[in-house]
Amino acid sequence: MKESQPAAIYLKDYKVPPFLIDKTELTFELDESTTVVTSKLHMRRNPTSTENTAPLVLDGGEDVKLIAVAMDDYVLPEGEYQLVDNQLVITATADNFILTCETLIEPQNNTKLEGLYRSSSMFCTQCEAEGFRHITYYLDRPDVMSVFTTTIIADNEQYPVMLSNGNEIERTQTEEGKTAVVWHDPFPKPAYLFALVAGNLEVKNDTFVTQSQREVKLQIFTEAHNIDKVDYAMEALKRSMRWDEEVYGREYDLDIFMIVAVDDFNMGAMENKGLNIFNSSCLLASPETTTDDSYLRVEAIVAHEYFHNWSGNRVTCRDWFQLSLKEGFTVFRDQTFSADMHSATVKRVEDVSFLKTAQFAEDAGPMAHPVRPASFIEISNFYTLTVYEKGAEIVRMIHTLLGAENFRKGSDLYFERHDGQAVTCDDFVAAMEAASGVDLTQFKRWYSQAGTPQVRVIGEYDESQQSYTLRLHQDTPATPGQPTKLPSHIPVRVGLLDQAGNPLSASLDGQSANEHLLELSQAEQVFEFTQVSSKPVPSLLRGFSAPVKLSYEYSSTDLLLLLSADQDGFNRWSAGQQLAVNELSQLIEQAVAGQTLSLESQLINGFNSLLVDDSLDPAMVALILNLPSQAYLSELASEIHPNAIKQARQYLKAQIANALESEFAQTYQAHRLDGEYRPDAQDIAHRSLKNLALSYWLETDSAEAKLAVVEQFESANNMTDQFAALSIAVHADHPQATQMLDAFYQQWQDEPLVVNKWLMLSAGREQENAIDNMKSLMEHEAFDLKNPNKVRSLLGGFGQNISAFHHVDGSGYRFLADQILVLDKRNPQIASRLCTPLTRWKKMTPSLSTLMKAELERIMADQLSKDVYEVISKSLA
Ligand code: 0A1
Ligand code: ZN
Repeated sequence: MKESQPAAIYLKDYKVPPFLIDKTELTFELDESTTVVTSKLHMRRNPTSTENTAPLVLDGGEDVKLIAVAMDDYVLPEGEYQLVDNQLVITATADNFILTCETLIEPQNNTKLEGLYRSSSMFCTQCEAEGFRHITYYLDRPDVMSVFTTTIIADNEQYPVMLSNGNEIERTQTEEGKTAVVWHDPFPKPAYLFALVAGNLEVKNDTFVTQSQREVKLQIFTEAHNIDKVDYAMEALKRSMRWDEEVYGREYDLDIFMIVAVDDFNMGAMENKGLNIFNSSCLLASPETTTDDSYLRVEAIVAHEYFHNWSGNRVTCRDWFQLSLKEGFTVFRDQTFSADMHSATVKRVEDVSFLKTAQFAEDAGPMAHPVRPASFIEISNFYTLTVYEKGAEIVRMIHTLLGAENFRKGSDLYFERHDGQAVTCDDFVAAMEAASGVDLTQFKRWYSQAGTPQVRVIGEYDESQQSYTLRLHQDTPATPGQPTKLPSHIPVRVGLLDQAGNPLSASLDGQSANEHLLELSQAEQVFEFTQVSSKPVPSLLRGFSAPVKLSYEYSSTDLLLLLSADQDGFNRWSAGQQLAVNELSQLIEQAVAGQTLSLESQLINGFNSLLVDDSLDPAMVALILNLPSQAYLSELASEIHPNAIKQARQYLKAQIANALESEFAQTYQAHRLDGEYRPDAQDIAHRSLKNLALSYWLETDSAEAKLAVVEQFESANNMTDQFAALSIAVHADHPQATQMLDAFYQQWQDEPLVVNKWLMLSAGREQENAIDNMKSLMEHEAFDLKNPNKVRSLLGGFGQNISAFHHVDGSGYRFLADQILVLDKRNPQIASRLCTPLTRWKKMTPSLSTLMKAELERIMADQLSKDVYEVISKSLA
């Protein structure tokens, strides 16, 4: 264990920076061995700071070597500055001065992928959240915004492409025969948005004409072998630029917008001003190598990073506690964009399903934190589902409470008030309030309270009065550091159906309508509907109008009615899920008790009518027929029995498959497409239903289905169908699964992104000796511990391998813990994310819980990074 444990920092301790940096001039002399960075910072004391005698404290890193530091032209001798805990401290400063720093760094040895590092043959950067301090000493905090001019000096043969933020303003040859390129970004920005790229790259060029008729140059750069896979991203970029103009009135502001794909990247992508850097897995797409899901992800992430230009860059965060200011809002923006590009209901179901599975689990675990955390040890650990997805739900609720028109007024006011500033979540809400007149005082608890509110609903119909009462009760469970909670302001969209499934109009507060928005703000509240002509079935929380766990005692008949007839497409899906959850819960109980599973599924009839109804969107049918995942059922469980959940799902799926065998076979045939692959909503919908039908059909043990799987695998003209066939075969233990996996690798061994899918599937394959299989995969030529995508594929896939990961002898947990310890020495961010499955130990059934805890304790005993230390220590607390 460490001698001194890393300390937490607190939101309540925030102080404005004592110094500001008006201009930042950087020079990089890039070299294979040592890179020299010279910075000239035009600094002054901050007039709004009360600390007017405070020393100048600049952030650095253990990997930054200081060569010289000067104030104006005075080179500071050693006694006139100090290096303490990676910070450079200078006590005597003027009110206005230029600080010059020369530092040495070694990007080629940077394994953490923070700051300047190498990926394949290029140099690239990642500076969010606190990466810039690994480049040079700086005021590395988002409320210090500066105008950057960057000079890159490098060998022109090796690095013909040299990029940074803003516009290229100069290109010259140095006396040593190198090329020097100067970039200038006129928009003040915090250091986390700085970027630099140098390499031998190909480019795809395009243009976009903005609403005010300015022509913007668009460029996407990749290594030569990938340049044929950027067309889809380019089109997605242009769609995003247009959408942001139309929906938010936001126009792009520089004359050039660049995106670069890199293979080694800790996250998905980064919104650096004018120079986005993408994990190649989130940018490249081609029909043969990319699945539908990945196409949609590329589009969403391109949009997300582009949207940050306003929500994040022009208006940025005051401090990292406010991360959701930019992330929650930007996720909401990209979700709405994708909904507009494709099917809104499908998109909503996918987003909510993810939220309820993964974010709800986070909110119920040891790392639970408010959307605006009050403290952290390592900010990298707070790029979470809570900050991103729950943060987006908060913005969505504001949209619901204000209405589209007022919301747009609010966003206009927010951008107008705060352009060029670093602000807080409170500032965002204040703009929304000012523009709409809606009071969001209580609503703001969503930012400060962790945990998922639970809403219990009871409905009562009074026939004689023709009235219907809904009684809503809310409470939020305790979370670490927050034992008690106050009531939240929860928008609940409600509609009523009659017993035949028709919409039932009702009057609430004198308003007669088919749908109402209830605002639940007290612990318990009663809503009284009148003029209700018959006994209703309530359709509650339509569109998932708030991120809460809602419970209502529905009968199976009610749920089947909602499934077949609700006007709200989202709630049809939700009813189907609830029915399936109810049945699966019974089966899980039987499995836990060691009984033979038995159940007459009510889903069969409901599913049957969906399968034969041609008027429905096939994508929605596929979503409804997709049984609740292992992960979602684990989230719902009070005690997790992984094998019982797996058994229950298999039993139910087989029962449905056998009962509807011919329907699945027919559906499979009916939704096959000929012709060229297109990643549009319609074709994606057909493929998703066809492949879902295939997976059920194969459960029946039909020889025809087995043939169909192989046939699809061999003849598919796109990765969606080929990979679907392969994963169906692997998960159903098809007799040819091994051959297919081998053939797939042979076919795609030169396409790293496809190989990653193969790694994931191979690691997830349930078989004897799974750990030995993992060990040989780690030795396989396809694997590389240095590449985050490969690590995520392999170890992420292993987490899905129920029998191996949750093996009763603890070997699965031990294997993961071993990898975490190895990775923590190289790349703490990646190591820290891999800890997530182990943090759920308290919810596991006791025998597994003890084994998980033992591994957490073993990790804790090692010398750890701040990242892993924070997650493990909080998990054990
Ligand atoms: N702001 C980026 C996410 C991001 C965060 C940290 C990174 O490096 C550790 C990289 C990217 C986004 O929201 O897309
Ligand atoms: Zn983002």
